[in-house]
Amino acid sequence: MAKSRYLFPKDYMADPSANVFNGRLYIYPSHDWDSGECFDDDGGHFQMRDYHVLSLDDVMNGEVTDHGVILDVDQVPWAEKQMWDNDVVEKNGKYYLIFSAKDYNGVFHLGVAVADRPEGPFIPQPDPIRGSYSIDPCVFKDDDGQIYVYFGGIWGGQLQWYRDNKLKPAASVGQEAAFRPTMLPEGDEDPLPSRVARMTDDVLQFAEEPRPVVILGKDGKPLKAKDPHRFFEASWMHKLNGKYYFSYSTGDTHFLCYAVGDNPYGPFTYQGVILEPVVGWTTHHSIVEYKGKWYLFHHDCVPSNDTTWLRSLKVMPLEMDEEGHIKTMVSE
Ligand code: FUB
Repeated sequence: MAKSRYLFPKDYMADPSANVFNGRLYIYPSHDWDSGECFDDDGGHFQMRDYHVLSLDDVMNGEVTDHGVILDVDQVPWAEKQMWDNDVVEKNGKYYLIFSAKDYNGVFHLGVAVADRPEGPFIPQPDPIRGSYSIDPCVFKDDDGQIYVYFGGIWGGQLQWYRDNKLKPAASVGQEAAFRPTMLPEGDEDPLPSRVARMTDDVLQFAEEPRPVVILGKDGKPLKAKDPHRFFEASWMHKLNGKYYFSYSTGDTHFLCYAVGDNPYGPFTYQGVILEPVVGWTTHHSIVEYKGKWYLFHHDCVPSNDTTWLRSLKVMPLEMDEEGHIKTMVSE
């Protein structure tokens, strides 16, 4: 068992996106609170309204600074509710926060807000990213400066409403009933993939149609919908020794898994489980190198006694062998 640290016992936060800016480590989480909404399969209990940013300079022991609210749903003209996962990327001294929220029709999109400093304040764009849908953006800047966003999540994240980036006709009927099992692939069918799109030079729009992120088994064939290790939500990308590590949550089977490819679009070959299921329904993470060591940021529901909509941030060292294979960990 790897020793982990609860990062912010003062409040409930989840979905940590960790990034290093100007030599300091910044964490961009979702901000959980008890809205009184009941648990449902569409994530109606996750009624987050704002984002904070936390920072520190010693991951396992350092004091965590809360820089306060960096964006509130009331500031975003197009967003009504449910400010879910977000992530931040830097380009030419500006910071771009990409986040997911529901519009006034109950449909998730991705939005962008821009700041001059990693701790904000972030000023939102008036409209969501054109052609964006679903949830859980991860923004990745490659060594050549190109920026990619990975996104998508099943059930409450609405990914099952879309095929080839178009809303399926059936989805327009009663959209608030987001999760209907009939909309999901099953058995030997291809699973619903995460999506990836390169961003425009101004980091405000997709520069191309989103592409599917295909995960191959060791046999070279795509994982099947019935595979407990197929993608569900919580995309993350990191790069090590020229290899692209795509990691993700398997949602209803509760693992964090990873797959490796040789370019940002994939395909990626499935490698294994990073983290065994934690206490709480969701599991969501980020992986980052800081001061020469690699870390896994994640969350669980131990402090809230398994109240799945009240999650707590954690971090632990990432266990890896010399060839870059990530070991399966248990969060203590
Ligand atoms: O925080 C709300 C949702 O729960 C996220 O978007 C998912 O990844 C899951 O962690």
